[in-house]
Amino acid sequence: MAQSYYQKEIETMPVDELKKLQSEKLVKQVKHVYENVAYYRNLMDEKGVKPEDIKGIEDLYKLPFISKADLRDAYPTGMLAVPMSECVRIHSTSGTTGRRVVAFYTQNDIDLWEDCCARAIVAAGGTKDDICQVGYGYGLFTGGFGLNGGSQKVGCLTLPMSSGNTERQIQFMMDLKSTILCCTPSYAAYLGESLKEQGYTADTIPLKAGIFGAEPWTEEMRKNIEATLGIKAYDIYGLTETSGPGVAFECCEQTGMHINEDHFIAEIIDPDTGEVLPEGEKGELVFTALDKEAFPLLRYRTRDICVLSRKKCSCGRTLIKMAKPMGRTDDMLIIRGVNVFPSQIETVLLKEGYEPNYQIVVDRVNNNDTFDVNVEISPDKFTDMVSEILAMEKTLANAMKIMLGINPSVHLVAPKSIARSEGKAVRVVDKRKLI
Ligand code: DLL
Repeated sequence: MAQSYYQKEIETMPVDELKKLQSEKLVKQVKHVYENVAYYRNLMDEKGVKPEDIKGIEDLYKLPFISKADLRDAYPTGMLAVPMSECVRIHSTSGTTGRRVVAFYTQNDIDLWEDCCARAIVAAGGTKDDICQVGYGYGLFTGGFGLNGGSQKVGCLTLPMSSGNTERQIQFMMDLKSTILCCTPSYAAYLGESLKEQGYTADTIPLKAGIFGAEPWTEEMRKNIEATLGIKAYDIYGLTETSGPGVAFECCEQTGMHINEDHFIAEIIDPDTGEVLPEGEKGELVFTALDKEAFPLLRYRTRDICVLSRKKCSCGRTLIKMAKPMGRTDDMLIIRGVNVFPSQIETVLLKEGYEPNYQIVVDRVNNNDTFDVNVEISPDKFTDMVSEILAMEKTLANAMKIMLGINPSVHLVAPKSIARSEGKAVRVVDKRKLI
């Protein structure tokens, strides 16, 4: 397929020019952050780094790292680098009220983010003649609004479907003849199965491409989705902290995702020592955002394990590529596209008066994530009345739904019945084999 670009000059810029551009932007951005965000200023002061020490990307290593814990510490506005009156939107990760990460956007931040998503859509073959069905969630989650904005920038007719409501998704897809589908890969697979059940075959489905991300997915899953929907399926990566989807996207070569390097510098570090690793080595992915005004990020540790490669790409883009994330350095799970930390379950249990003896069991059945939480009941809570047990399970499930935004099936089990390995409880059993 001949490649088109959304912003050709940048996407195909010679690498030395790209690095020069990054250097110029970095110097300005560090100054902006140091002057406007007390939290960063303190971190830099503690490390003895001043904005004048950063003369280009070769000095990046001098800056302190930022982690999710820092962003939570600064909740809700401690990382804001512009007056609130300059901001036009927020998005947020799931989590408890006090532990959410809230990202703020100026109009310019939104504009550049939508450009990134537009690049992804054009790389997947999107043009103004396409009909783009956005099945990512709209709301605090970044997926829906991000791809919606990108799609409109490309000039596609945009269908803001949001996630779920499969019947309606199918009806609009068929009646309006959607050509591009944007949603999580697990939902794409689920939609595919539902279409098949309704008697649609790959050649009767109008789609030509899909842009799928927000959770890990395998090559095998890609082939399945491509066969059922009759499309080419492209990967897209991003995180709330970096604005949302579109930090990196796949092109026709599909050997990794091009990182939008005019807006983000990517580094791979050893997660234990923080040492920067050479290109091609596996480690933790770290991003520095070069243009973000409201919610800047310098050397943000994503916790995603990844590899970078600057091998020449047949699509003509010079932007460095990241592999599919190969796991996490923390215990975050992504269930039905939602980020879940075991510690959130623990918080709910303690709040509801239970011991933190639990096990999360995640599986994928008919392309849908199942999410079970087994909780050991303590002897003082024990009852042989089934109705009471069911009521307790329901209360716990509701409390977890409020905390996480997705519904688990809670099962109260006998004390000490959860498997322990060398004395340690096994908190997570993930049977999905996604990586
Ligand atoms: O998932 C943003 C997004 C929306 C990306 C739509 C792509 C499409 P968060 O909810 O903050 O943001 O989750 C970010 O999800 O650190 C990765 O662990 C994981 N992730 C995102 N994209 C991919 C992908 C959005 N393509 C976290 N493959 C990240 C694997 C992904 N994991």
